[in-house]
Amino acid sequence: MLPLVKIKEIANNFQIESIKREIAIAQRYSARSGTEQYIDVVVLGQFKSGKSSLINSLINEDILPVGVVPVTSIITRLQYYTEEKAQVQFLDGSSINISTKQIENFISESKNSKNIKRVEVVDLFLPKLEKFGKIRIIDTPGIGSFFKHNSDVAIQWLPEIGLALLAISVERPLSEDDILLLKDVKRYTSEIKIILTKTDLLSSNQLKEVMEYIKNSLSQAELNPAEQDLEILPYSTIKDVDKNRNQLTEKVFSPLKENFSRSFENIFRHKIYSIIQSCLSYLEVGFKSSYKTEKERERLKDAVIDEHLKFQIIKNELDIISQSYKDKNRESVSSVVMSFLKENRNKLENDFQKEYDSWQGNLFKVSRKFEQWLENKLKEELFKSGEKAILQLDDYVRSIQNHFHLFASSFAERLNRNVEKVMGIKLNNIELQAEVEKIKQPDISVSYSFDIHIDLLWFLFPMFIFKGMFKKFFQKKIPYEVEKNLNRLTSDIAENISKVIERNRQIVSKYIYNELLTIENVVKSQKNESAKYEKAIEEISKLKD
Ligand SMILES: Nc1nc2c(ncn2[C@@H]2O[C@H](COP(=O)(O)OP(=O)(O)OP(=O)(O)O)[C@@H](O)[C@H]2O)c(=O)[nH]1
Ligand SMILES: [Mg+2]
Repeated sequence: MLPLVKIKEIANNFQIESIKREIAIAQRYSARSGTEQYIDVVVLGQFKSGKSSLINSLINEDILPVGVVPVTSIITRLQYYTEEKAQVQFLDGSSINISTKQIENFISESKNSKNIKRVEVVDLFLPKLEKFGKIRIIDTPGIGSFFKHNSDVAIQWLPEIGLALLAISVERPLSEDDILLLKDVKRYTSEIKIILTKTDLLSSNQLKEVMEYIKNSLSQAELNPAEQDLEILPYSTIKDVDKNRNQLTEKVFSPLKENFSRSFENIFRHKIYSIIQSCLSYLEVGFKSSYKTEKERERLKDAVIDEHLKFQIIKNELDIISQSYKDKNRESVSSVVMSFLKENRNKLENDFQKEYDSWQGNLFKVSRKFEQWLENKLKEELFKSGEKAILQLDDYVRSIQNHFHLFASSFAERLNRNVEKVMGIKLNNIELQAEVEKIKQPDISVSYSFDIHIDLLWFLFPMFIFKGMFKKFFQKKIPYEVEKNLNRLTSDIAENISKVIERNRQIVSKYIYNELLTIENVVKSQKNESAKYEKAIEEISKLKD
């Protein structure tokens, strides 16, 4: 796998910053050898599209946790080994062995909320996977959450995909997120299959319609017209399971296994091909400028990096965009969250009415009881409201991310247009990855608090006389506590959205900075460097075959 060494050397010599990250990733892939030479078949897709269920069904064992709420929160790799075991790798580099029964404690959102346990990946070793050979099956969190916990790790990891199975449920056939994901994945592998899941929910006529719809949408998105490359395989874990399993094995796993080395090689080839294309286009820019005088090169640079592409100006624009979103963030969130005020208040007041009379003991005890009750109720109800609010805010967050992404693509477009106009070269720069990030549900338990103190005087208030009076007293607390905690929920959600905005700003800014730096570096190449560029172009071109 020598080509990478050469590409890396050239990227270093000519300061082609923008492709260095891709090189590092491809290098990791090529470094796999011997026992490490796995092909990763990655199951990707939306929340609850049935990814984990699909894997369970494929290997005919309910080993991965599944559920009606988002479950998988950590990347989980399944592979053959002579004895059954599981290994948890943490972000700090340490690892522990656990039994396969314990994996849920590490990979599920409920048992490892927000990845508090700082897990990087969980490996499952199973003797029954012998028939898959050196194919590793990888379960991922639903997209959205895919980039959530530790976006660096996840992004670094995505390019290591060998073959991608995109699970799309018949309940939500092909969303915008799916299309974005497909476009991303295509850069790293040409081996992609769409698995249409939960087909038992449809009649055979409906299924045909959905398949047709997906095919059309794919060709409209210019992701291969239906008949080619992108095959759609229906799957149900409930109906005709054997048939489905056989078909998936036959179409995906058997060919991979039989042609293992060739597949491994092909996947690698695909990964470096796009890097080579990019590298070449930058070198050509450098080669052309090397024939110019210094004055001309200065002019070229100014023409390519025109007024609109000056980094300082772009940076200011990005700051303004992110600030304007942050400014109206709280208001946008508040209008959604506060719409649940009445509903929550009524619910709590009604439940209180029903339960208070059964509470026994002195004022101190009843107060404790009330606090505990209110805490639990607030947690429960606010969690539900939080979930609903986040769902409603999804479009808002997506529109912000689209704005940043659009900003990056119009930058790249303008840069490419300039390079083509001035130098006559089509730049093959690597597009910014569209990250789809979902807002996190804030932790309700930290949001709650009370302002009740009279209970320490409990001995002054015999409850057989005062119980009714305190009922009114407690009851009055409810609207106040509900509103206060909804306000906190608003702040927490708004803050999480601000973080998403900030991350987007940073990612776009860094991307643009690297692109500009690369172009500047190659345009300012020296006159006597023509031969150097020519040689590099020749060497890199050879690598293409
Ligand atoms: N009817 C039907 N339901 C299915 C099928 N496969 C999965 N489900 C249900 O869909 C829900 C989600 O399944 P999971 O396997 O947890 O989905 P997932 O994509 O792994 O979800 P996350 O890990 O949360 O992203 C569960 O309630 C499953 O029972 C299927 O073939 N038919
Ligand atoms: Mg799952």
